Amino acid sequence: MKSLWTAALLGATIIAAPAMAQTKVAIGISGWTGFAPLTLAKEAGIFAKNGLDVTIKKIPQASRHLAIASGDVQCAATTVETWVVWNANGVATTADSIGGFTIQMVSATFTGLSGPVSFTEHATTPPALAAVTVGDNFFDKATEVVQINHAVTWTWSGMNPHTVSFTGGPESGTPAGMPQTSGTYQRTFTSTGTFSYFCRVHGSMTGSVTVVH
Ligand SMILES: [Cu+2]
Repeated sequence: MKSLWTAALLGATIIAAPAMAQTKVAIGISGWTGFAPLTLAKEAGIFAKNGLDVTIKKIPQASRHLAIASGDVQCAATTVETWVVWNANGVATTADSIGGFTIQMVSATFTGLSGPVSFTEHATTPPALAAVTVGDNFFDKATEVVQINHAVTWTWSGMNPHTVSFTGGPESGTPAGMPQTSGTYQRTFTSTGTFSYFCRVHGSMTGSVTVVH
């Protein structure tokens, strides 16, 4: 299973169960100082003390998720909004316990480790609503995040007819969406996951809504 550590967080602590032999883990980071604790932890021998042989690689944000997908790294440190984009693009991740300002424990398992890795994270409450403009010929924003059981509203603002037609997501039986040139469409999402949609008139108009706890 592939996963990544979302890191809008500063001062995240990583705790791993002691392992018999050193387990190799490669972590992809940028040069952003917010990720420095990972480098410091390595230099201080904290990973080694916990049975991890950690390699830290500097990988540009644009290709860090591809490095996970290819298995070149087992973890990637990034910001939450980047994670949302990665998630919308099909990179498997572990993301839960979003929804409060309190410190939360996150437990994740991934290839190569003998047991789950736990770390703490400051999570912020996801948006309780989202608004998308339907223009000629684009959705703005094309990627939205909303909390479960909350609504997204699409508002038509262009001259041409467009549809909001869902092609994928946890809920089946979604209406195809009729062409509109004005007005709004609202949908309340009752399952978590990424819902992708497009305009049936202009196939290249695509968007997605990621629904989180
Ligand atoms: Cu369209």
